[in-house]
Amino acid sequence: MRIDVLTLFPEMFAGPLEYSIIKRAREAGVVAINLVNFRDWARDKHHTVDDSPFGGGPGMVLKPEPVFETVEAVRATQEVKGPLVYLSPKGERLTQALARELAALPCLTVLCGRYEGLDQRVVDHLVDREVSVGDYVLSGGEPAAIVLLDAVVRLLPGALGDDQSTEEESFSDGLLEYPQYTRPAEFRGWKVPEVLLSGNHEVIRRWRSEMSVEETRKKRPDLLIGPKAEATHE
Ligand code: 9D3
Repeated sequence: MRIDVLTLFPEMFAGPLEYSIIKRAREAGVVAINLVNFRDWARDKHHTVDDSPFGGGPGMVLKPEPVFETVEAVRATQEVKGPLVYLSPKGERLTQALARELAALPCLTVLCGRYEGLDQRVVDHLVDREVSVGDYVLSGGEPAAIVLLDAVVRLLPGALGDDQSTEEESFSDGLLEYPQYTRPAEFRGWKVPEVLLSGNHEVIRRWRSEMSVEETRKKRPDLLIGPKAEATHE
């Protein structure tokens, strides 16, 4: 999969892309992530990317020209077509279902906003999909893009140990995880549940399944019932 990320702050991605699953996926050639600073595509002497809003008001708005020019230049280098995803507080919520959908594509372009946002003509005539990571205020699209990249890249075939991913999906999809324990069997007087020491794998499997449902019922009952459950998990 190829992912181009358009941002004014490519340096913000350095750390997150150099660790763990994303690092290994890139090294294995499972994904190619290309960071593009759209300031580099501003044609004027001062590489201007923003301006004050027509009609007045606070803050700055990203100008359409550098964004269009960057997207057009990036598209010219992509051998396969893919959607332009704009990270925006007005977007549809990022869910596991959306992450799966995006992970199935051969190519993805991700646009990060800053300031008060983008000129609406970019949204209307260039963006295919607006995505938000939740109802809280971030200072820009970059942290949201890092979340999206992580959720998508770990789903790519070959990004994870295969056994781990498939087992996880079939057993607990849509539920919270059961509690995990490791040695010592007793720590400061707190004992590990007896069943886990029993060696009876069928009994352990059943206990974990029950704990999963119980944990979900207590902490996230919305995952078990309601119209959203289906949308989020499939
Ligand atoms: C305080 C500014 N707000 C004025 C009404 C609007 C606003 C503009 C830009 C709020 C946040 C941002 C920057 N956020 C993102 O670019 C963003 C985001 C988010 O803030 N929350 C959840 N998901 C996302 S995706 C991109």
